[in-house]
Amino acid sequence: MKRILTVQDISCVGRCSLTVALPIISAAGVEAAILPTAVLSTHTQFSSFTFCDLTPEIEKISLEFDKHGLTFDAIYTGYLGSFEQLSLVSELFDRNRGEGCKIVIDPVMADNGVLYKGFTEEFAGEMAKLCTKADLIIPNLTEASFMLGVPYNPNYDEAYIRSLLKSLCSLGTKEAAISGISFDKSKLGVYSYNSETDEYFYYCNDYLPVAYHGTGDIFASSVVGALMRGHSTASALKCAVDFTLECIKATMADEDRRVYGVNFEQALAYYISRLENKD
Ligand code: PXL
Repeated sequence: MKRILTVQDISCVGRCSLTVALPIISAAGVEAAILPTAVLSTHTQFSSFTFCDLTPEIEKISLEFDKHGLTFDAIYTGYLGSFEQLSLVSELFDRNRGEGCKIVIDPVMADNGVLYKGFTEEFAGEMAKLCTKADLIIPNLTEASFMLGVPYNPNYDEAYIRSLLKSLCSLGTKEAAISGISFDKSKLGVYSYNSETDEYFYYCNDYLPVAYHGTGDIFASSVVGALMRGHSTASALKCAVDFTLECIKATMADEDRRVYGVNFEQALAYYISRLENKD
């Protein structure tokens, strides 16, 4: 069985980061090892929350993994909250990656043209440096723009997205995928570029006129699960688009839905069967 290490925070309530990554990667039939970077009562979109910083644990845990010869088939990072965490994770990549390990970075820090609480343009620049070590990065359009230091432009065309993807790969990552891309009001999907083969890929499914927090984490986790199940990047991205849509549909159908997070639990059975299709 493949084993991945995912490095991100635990938001106790809020259905994001580790509370999403763990169940989704486990559902894919892949061992999910974790390195929690912080414990928060909820994610930071709530008006108040507790925050216990676990930064001092990162290097200690990474060194122990190394001491026990523990390596990973993939290392997947999500929300990282400080410059120090970026630098420790960069060292962790070098120390714990092992032969053939795929590094997947979701540079969680912004959406809809704005940075999340606590993030700065300087941080986005440092995140871009971490991305030089990745095999695949999965930003949304806002995160891609901040990392490249270009204005957020929601009125894009296909040529613009392709140029962003090329610029992202020139940072050093082999592949980049921008989530939440739409060229038709009724569709939403992902656009990717592989700098080794010089190939672009676009896949979309239906757009539903709602916005729930946490879909980015669901998307990235389901990409990682599919990759570890032997999907190509293109096929993993397709699985993730379809699964995220199912999660949104389940949430919309729930009269008791929360204002935060999506009902991904109700779509896990769909994800498991969707993984059988590797086209
Ligand atoms: O969903 C991304 C995320 C993860 N972790 C924390 C967050 C957010 C987004 O706001 O605040 C703590």
